[in-house]
This record gives sequence, C-alpha cells and structure tokens, in this order.
Amino acid sequence: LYAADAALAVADEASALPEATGDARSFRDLILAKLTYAVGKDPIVARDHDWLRALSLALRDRIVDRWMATTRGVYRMGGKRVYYFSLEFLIGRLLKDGLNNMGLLGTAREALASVGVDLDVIAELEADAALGNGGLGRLAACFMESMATVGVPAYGYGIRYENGLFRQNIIDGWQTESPENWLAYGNPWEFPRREVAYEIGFGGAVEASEGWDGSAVHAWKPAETVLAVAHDTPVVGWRGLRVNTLRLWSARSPDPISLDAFNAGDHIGALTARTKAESISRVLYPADSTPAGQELRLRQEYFFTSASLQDLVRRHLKQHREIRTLAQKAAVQLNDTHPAIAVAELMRILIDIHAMSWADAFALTRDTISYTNHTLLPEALESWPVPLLERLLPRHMQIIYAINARVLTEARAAGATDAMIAAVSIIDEGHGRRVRMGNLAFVGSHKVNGVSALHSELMKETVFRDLNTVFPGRITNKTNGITPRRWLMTANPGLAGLLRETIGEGFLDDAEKLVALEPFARDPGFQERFAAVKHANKARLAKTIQQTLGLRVDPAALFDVQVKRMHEYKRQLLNILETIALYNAIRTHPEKDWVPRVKVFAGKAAASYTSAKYIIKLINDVAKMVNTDPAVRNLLKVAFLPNYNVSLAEVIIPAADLSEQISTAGMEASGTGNMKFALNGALTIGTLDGANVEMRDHVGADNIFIFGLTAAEVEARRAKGLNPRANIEADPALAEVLDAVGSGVFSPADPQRHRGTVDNLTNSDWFLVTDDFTSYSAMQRRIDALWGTPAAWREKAILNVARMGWFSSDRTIRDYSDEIWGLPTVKVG
Ligand code: 73E
Repeated sequence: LYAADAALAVADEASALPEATGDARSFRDLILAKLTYAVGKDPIVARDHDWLRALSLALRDRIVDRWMATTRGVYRMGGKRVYYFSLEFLIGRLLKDGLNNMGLLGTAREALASVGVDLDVIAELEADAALGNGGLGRLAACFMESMATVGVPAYGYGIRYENGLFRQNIIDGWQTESPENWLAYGNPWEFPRREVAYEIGFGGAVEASEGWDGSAVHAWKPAETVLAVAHDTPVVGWRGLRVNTLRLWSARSPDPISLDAFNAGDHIGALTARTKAESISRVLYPADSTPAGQELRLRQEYFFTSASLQDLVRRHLKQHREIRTLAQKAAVQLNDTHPAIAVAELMRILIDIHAMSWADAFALTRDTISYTNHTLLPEALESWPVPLLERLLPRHMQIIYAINARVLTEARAAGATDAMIAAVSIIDEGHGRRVRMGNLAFVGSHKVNGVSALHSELMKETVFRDLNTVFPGRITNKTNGITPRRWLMTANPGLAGLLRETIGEGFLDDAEKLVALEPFARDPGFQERFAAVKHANKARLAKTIQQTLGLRVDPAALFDVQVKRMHEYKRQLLNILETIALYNAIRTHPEKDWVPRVKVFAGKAAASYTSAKYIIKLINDVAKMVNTDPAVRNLLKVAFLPNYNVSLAEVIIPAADLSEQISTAGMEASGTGNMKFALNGALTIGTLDGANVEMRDHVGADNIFIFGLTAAEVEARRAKGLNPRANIEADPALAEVLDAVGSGVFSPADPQRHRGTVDNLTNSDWFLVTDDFTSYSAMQRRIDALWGTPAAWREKAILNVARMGWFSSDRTIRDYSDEIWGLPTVKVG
C-alpha cells in the first residue's frame, strides 16, 4: 500500500508522466517497494543510483524465482553438471541483458517512465564488471549465458576480485592506470554465502605413513590456511527459461585478526596476516595472452581451483553418495591452464581423502577434466619453477612427479624417442626445472581443444605435436562463438528490431535463422532501413567521441575500427602506419576524391608492456596532427577512445563499417571481436588467422577483405630469416611513413620518441608488419572504392549479418556438450 502511495506522490509531482499499464504497473510497484524497503529512499528524493538499485533488485526477484526452479529441477533430474573453471569472467553490465533475457526490457522502460525515470540514463550508471582482461574472459561470460540458454546445467567458478581490470586514462597521449572499484556502490546481483567456505592450504609438509594394507598414505599438513567464501550470481538464459550460477570465491583469513597481537596493543601487526590472506582475491592480473609468473598468481590459481573442486565434490557426494560416479555427473572444463593445478588437486582429493587407488583416481580425473588452449605463443605458455611448487604445494608436486613417471613410461612403451620424451614431459628440464602447466592439463584431460579450426590444427603441429602422437585423437576443435543476446539484441536494438520486422522472431531463438535475411540483401528498401540503423548507431558513437575527446566526426564517413587489447601481434601498428600513409597521400593529392574515414582505436596495454604503450602514444600523436591539419579537410580523423571495456564495446561495435582483424597469421588463436562486428553489419579487413578463416568460409570470400601472408607463409619467412629492410625499400610509401615517424614528424617536442618503434621494425619485425604493409594498403584502397557504391557495400554488410549465425556461442556450447561433456542440450524457445 505504501509503495502504491509513493507512486501516486511521484505522479503528482509530475502530472505529465505517462500512465503505466498492465505488467508495467505491477513491475513499477515492485520497483517502488524495493526503493522504499531495500534502498530506504522516498521516491521524492531518490537519485539515479537509488533507482538503478531498486530496478536491479526488482529484476533480481523475478530472476531468483527462475533460479530456484532451475536449481531444484537440475537436482531432481540427477543429471550431469558442467563446471567452467576460469580465472576470468568479463561480464560487463548485467541490467539490460538481464531485462532483455527476462522479456522485461519494455516493461521496465514503461514502468520507470511512469515515475519520470529514463531507463537508458540509469542503466549507464551500472558498474562494468571487468573481472577479465580480454577475449578469454569475455568468452567465459558468453559461454555462461549460452549454457543457461541451451539448458546445460552449469556453474562458473572463478575469483571475486575486489579490483577488476585497471581503468585506463590517456594523459597527454600516454596510458596511465588507476584502480577500478566496481564494487563501490555495492553489487545488487550477488548473494554472499558466508556459510559456503572452504579451507585452502599453502606450504607446510607431507607426512607419509603406512596404510592398513601396507601401502603409503600421504597427509599434507599446510603451514598456512586461507578461507574461500562463495558469492553467487544468477546467470539468466534467453527467455529466462533457465538460470545457472556463477560462483566466485573471495579470500578471507580464518583468523581475521590475531587476537593475541591485538590485545597486546599491536593493532596494525594484528591485521597483517589477514591482509596477506585476503590479497589473494584483491586484484586481477592485468596481462592478456602472457603469463603473469608471480607467486601471488599461482596462489590465486590454486585458491579458486581447490575451492571449486572441494565444492563440486561435496555437492556430488551429498547427492550421489559415491565418489566413483563423479565423471558421470560432473564435467570440469579448464579455461586455459590457469586452473590446470586441478589435475593434481583432484588426484589429491581422490587418493589422500577418499582413499582411492592411483589407477582409479587417474582414470576418474581424466574422465572428469578437459582443457581449452587459447594461445600458442611459446612465451605465453604457463610454467612454474619446480622449487616454487615444492614450497607452496608440496603434495601436488609429488603427485605431478608420479603422473609424469607414468605418462613417460607409457610414451616410452609406445615407442617415443628421447626428443619426444623431453617434449611430452610435464617437467621442462631446459630452463631451470619448471612444471609445464599445458602438459599437465593435457595428460589429465580426456579432451583438449583449440578455439578455431586453424588454431586447433596448429596445436597439433607445434606445442602439442608429440603429445598428439602419444595421445592421438585427444585434440579437438571447438570454434569460439559470441552470445547474440548481448552482442545483437542488447547492444544493437535498432538492428534487432529491423530484423524482427523483416524475418520474424525465429532468429531470436536460433541465430542460424538469420539466413532468412539473404533474400533482402539487394532489396533497396531494406538496404535503406539497414543503412539508417547503422547511421543512428554511428551518430551515437560520434556523440561519445565528441564527449570524451572533444573531437567532431561525421557519421557519414567510413568508420574504420580496431578495438582489442594492445598487442604487437594484433598489429595496431600496421593500422596506424597505413593511416599515416593515407594522410601523406591526401596531402600529396588533395585533388583525388578521397573517402572520408574515421579511424577508431581503443584498447588497454598491460601496464608493463612498454612497446604497446608506445604504440598507444603514436596513435595519439598521429591523431593530434591529423585531426587539426586543415589540409586534410575532415577527410581523415583519428580517435583513440580511452578505457575500452565491455560497455564501450557495446557502443562502438554496432557503429562500425569496417572491422580490423589484422593479426600476424598464426598468432591470434581465434578472436571473438571479429564475430561481434560482422554480426552487427561491419565488413572485415583481416588476415587468414584464427576464426577469420571460418568467417570467410561462412560469409563468402566476396564479402570479406582478406589480405597478407598465410600462417604457413609466415612460418616459412621466419624460418628463412626476415628481411624488413627489403620490404621497406620495395614500398616507397612505407619508407616515407617510417622516415616521418622515426624523425619525429609526429612528436616534434621529442623527435626521438618513436625511434625505438621504427628501429625495431627495421631491424627485426617479428610480427611481419613490413611484409604485410603493401597488401594491407592496397586492400584499404579497394575498400574505398567499394564504399563509393553504397548498394554494393550494403549488400555485403547484410550478407555478413545473415551468415554469422553459426558463430553464436549457443552453437559452440552444443559442440562442447556433444563432443566433450557428454550432455544433452535443448532447443531454445
Ligand atoms: O585469440 C584470442 C581468443 O579469441 C586469444 O588471444 C585469447 O582467448 C580468446 C578466446 O579464446 C587468449 N587470452 C589468453 N590467451 N589467449 C590469455 C593468456 C594469459 C592470460 C590472460 C589471457
């Protein structure tokens, strides 16, 4: 009653507000009840943040009903559950996606409008949960949503970092980092479970004794213990039909303050043990596609892996009573090697705690676990020094040695040579003794997958060549995907609405039904409407660019976008060098009919990655000169948007005309941004790398701009010896660009600034920027030509949308379910 009175009071205040109807009225009442009783605010004085919290809690109530129904249903069925172990979940904001999946977006909008609140305004205030670095973390988030959608009962397991990925500030063109406090206003989506807590041990020693049958029994006596406390977030699938759980662990000291020290008056000293324990979940390691290497990182890995295994074993025993059936009821997927210690930890649990024999334990472990590899860069493969593991996890080190001995014996029996034995061994004897986490994950898994067809093939030829010989058939491919709910419906409501009107609702439940759009690709009426949606999205991005950079860009120009983590292998440098070549050409030939372009960049560099930070600076230096040069006459603008994250991606991607996916072939395992852009009607300029190869197969070679060396050609050139000087000599435009950059044309106050970047290209060029420059440049001019024929451009863009359905993560998850997890999935809708 009170809440209803409040609604009237609000309506009185602004009598011009629209009246809510039906569902919207009851949802409005729920929001008002939350505002009053959970937030403790009178609607008259409520601020935007209060409305956001009230709306989130109202939505959460609706979600929780479905959550409990799902959880109860899964328990009753007694079937298998998937456990997705990931050190990263890059989930971003949850409000709009939750409303969309619950079918409440329109209802919520109307309910809020009736009390004078704009949904879009308050949605912008939600913190962006950046518990991940880039593609690997975002993939985990897309998978969670797709598992709920296709009916795979699943738990995501990870760490509840207090500070997610750093905030990137661009100051005078340089990146600086500051902490991102995503929990500052509280987190309405999570449920702390103080009662779900596990002890995680570190250090100490292993005590061996004789068991009843004379066999050795091992007991690990850790020197240190940290508590892992669960925090649960519901994950809503499409149409709200199923809701799974993301369970993130927070570290707590079992002894919050040392009472003795506290009573003795040492208040600060009393807190140090606590601080050390809790530092485990303090911050996300900010390196992407590179190993972090520090002891704290290993502690994080073991912390969440052990807590998750203890949790799922407890759940299994509670429900099924019998540990031997674990693999029939639980599938553990390792997202890269970050949780690879799971192989040894599960063995420890089975042998030391459940008294299982070695052979049974190993068979059960292998049947339960599978591993996804995300990168081949040899320097990026995790390995830990043996002495560190011995000190931190002594029992696990013993188990790893024992696994290794058996694997090597097996390999020897199968005829492995000495070189093969060295490659297959979990212990790398080459660089000080180190534990290769990839090999550990491989031998402890029944399936090992790569994330695109090309990447999976390269896995068999490179890092896992010998393991693939000893264990043939274990490597399989599961090409990545993206959830169309977030990346089409939520991020691009304009396009989703147009598609609904044109081909009906089928594609909402099954993205592959987007093919129904093909007959409209050349339809002038449809093309106009399609272009109007793109234009509106570009106008929105133009506004963001104006607001954040004070730069005006024309939405009619070609929006050419490269957004992703800053990495040398992703070759943002190739893009900016070609931008400079275009700038030079515009100045030399002002009379030509140049296509107006806006070059958009965004992406974070790991704080310690100096050369990547110089590339950010170069882009900003070029932007400064190009954007203010009257000779360019607005034909070229360069914008580097700071602090790229999921929320910014949701604004940028729907506004792109051209998507840059230009990594050195063989180096980008898959890419997933490539898929998001194409699904939103951007054309791709890209190398034959990662999933670009399969995108070409699906959209058709005429509808994607492929250039540059293939992975095989890259390998051959590297084997033969690179020759960047010859490449530079052969392309005068490139030579001119490098001269300008190297001599300080873009950094007059500090002419030597970019000398290192240029020298590196001239002398080594490991990423083959100079090899691919000429073909990249030529392809950009072909793109200009196509832009001049809007009907032809739009036809290709529409065909991209129509043919990208296969890249839905629903398809990916069905493939994992069928071929790795042994689980049924359901049709959606
Ligand atoms: O190609 C991407 C891929 O699309 C790959 O670079 C990325 O994973 C994506 C999803 O499969 C990736 N991230 C990491 N390795 N590969 C990584 C490694 C260490 C730390 C953090 C991330």
